[in-house]
Amino acid sequence: MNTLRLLVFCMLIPGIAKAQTFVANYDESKVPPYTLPELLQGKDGMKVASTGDWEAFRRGEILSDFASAMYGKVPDAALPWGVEVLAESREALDGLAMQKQIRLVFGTGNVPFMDLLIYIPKSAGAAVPVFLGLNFGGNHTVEEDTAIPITESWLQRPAGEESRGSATRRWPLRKIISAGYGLVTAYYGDLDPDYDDGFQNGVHPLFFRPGQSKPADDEWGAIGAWAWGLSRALDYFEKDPDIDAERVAVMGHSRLGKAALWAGALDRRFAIVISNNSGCGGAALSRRAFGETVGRINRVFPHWFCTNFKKYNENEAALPVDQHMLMALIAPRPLYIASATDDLWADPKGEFLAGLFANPVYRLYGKQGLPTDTMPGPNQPIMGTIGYHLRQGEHDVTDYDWEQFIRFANLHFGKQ
Ligand code: GTR
Repeated sequence: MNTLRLLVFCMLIPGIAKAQTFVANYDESKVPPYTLPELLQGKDGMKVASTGDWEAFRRGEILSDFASAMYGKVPDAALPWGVEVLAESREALDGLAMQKQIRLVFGTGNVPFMDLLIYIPKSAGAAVPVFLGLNFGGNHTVEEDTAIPITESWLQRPAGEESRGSATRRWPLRKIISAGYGLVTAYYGDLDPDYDDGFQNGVHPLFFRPGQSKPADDEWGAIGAWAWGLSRALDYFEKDPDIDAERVAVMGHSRLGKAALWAGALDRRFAIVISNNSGCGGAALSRRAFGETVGRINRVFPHWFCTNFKKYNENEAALPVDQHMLMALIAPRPLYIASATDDLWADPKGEFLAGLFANPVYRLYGKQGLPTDTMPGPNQPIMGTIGYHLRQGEHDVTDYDWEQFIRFANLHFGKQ
């Protein structure tokens, strides 16, 4: 295609034109001036002066704005679901851990399910605290173990035996288990395959009302479905005597970090929330428009958020919320935000600031929040009720990140 024809083609399809012409801003001096929506003032102008006020009206207003303008409302209707034990072993990880594979089945017949891969330290005498996180490639990628079946759910790239254990680097099981924690993971594609199919697969159709064929403009997208699944895992934990359901740290990387944050905001049973490189639509302030922006994310991943969120493409200032308010919804629970130096697309500074600007709500609860207003340099973690680090390196989850998550959990779960 010659240049002129390409130009005409792009003008005819504005979405493509914008996606192709998008140039991310990485220049701090070009961040637009912005004013963040007030955390401690209700829509009717009423000031929030106490946790009582926050709980009575302001928290609910903010949660409902995030639901209708951004992630979409997640159905609260209870769905009958069953538990199937797929496999159990007392000799996983060279005898360090017990392994259980549990299928949560959402309904009857040929319905979506979610397979939990559970590791519990064998030395544990009682129910253990766990890290819970969704994975990108299937449970079989988390550990090289033929007892874990290759997922049959949708995959971004078809994968076979060679993908077994391909994500072990991101899930340092031995480190987690040796620190006295369990790890539970599940494949995000079990809950909703990550492509734009008009929500015909995954868990969305289970909740369609009679005659409904897709979520309404203010109803959940894929991130909402992934967050919903995290809560179903927690429902299961409440029935599993090996797991301390009151000490669950929900963790996610990148798009799954967005889902972990939204799950933590919606479901206050999550005791700790950890975001790793979650960026735009996760921990990063939208109004900074640094790196990935609302318009860009909505055009490339139209299925992640609700339809209403598209109203804010190149129009962040009109958003009723910004991401410091999502962080505040997690208060007073411990929240950890991890960024990486070379992950400018996710706007590390915007992630730090969202944590910092959530402090007023943590302070209402008498908690410290983020204990500094100066962004720390690389590899200098800070840990208050909100923790933050900027890892040296690229967009990823590394041993370094996990070491900080474990230290943070130790601090808040009262382990040394
Ligand atoms: C990128 C996307 C980010 C981030 C990332 C990921 O393409 O722009 O928002 O979520 O994917 O999930 O790996």
